[in-house]
Amino acid sequence: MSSIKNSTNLITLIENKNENKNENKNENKNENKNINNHLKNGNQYTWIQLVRELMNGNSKILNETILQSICQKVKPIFDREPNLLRIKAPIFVCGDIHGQFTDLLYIFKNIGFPPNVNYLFLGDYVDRGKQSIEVITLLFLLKIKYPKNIYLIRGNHECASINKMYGFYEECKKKYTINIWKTFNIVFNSLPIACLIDKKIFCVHGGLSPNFTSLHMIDGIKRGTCIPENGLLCDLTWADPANHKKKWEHNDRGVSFTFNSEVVNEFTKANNIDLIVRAHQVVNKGYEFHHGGKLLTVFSAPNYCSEYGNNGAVLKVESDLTCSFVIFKPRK
Ligand SMILES: [Mn+2]
Repeated sequence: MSSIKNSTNLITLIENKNENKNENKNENKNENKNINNHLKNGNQYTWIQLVRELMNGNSKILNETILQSICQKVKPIFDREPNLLRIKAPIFVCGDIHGQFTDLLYIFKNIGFPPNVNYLFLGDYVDRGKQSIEVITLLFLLKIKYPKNIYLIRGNHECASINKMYGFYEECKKKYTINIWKTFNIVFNSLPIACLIDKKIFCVHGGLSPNFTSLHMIDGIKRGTCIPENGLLCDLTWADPANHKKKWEHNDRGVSFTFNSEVVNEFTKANNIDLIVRAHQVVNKGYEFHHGGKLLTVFSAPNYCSEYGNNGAVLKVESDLTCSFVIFKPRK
């Protein structure tokens, strides 16, 4: 019983509203109980204890066994999801977080916490920032408990060959062992690839791909591997919009391509889509429209790498698909 009570406390602690909501739902009670038992099995902590300690900055509670167990529990949830998620608004859409754990907490504390609010994250959870492990662990814990209230798709940094070089590997090695880095990457290989909100808003980490004409092509991608150096999965996680005459140009990143507004117009028309939402590039305001408003970049890590001075933004999509933004200014 105590675990159920604790769970309600968490919602109260962060959200300060709907505090009695879960208490009244037997369905949720049972669900909470099951998951708490699950996580406790072999560990000394319940789900709520882990989340609370993590959010209070006490990440030392997370030993390697616990992290392994969280990865083990979350992977089958991702495996059951299709390559292209199909979800409904209202939902908040977040771009890159890149290990900026304090900023992630700030987003949850300001906007709300699952299951009261639904989220889609567009990838790049790890690397660059100092707390990639905390970021990905909190997101995985939320996914385990509220799989229909939080969705995570794959960014180009959710790949061992990239996050070996840009911070995550070193963080794992310093705080734990290389083993946990390997396990996290096995889970990353299982992440869904893109998301369609109410059939009208297509969400992906990077962008489009030269031979990508129909959304159904995403269903054919084989998951469970690293992101290849070219092809559809590569472009979806790596490509960028640009203004050039040719439809496609090589990308200065050295991977994938850039695409112009003609590409966006053709794709949105062919697939009956209103908007493409992607992340992947730091933008000053935290969000930026391109290509006549048909493509949107959302970036959610304010003052990226402690040097850009950019705002972070989170896209709010209402039930009628009205879009607005929650802006997070760099904090002193
Ligand atoms: Mn990226």
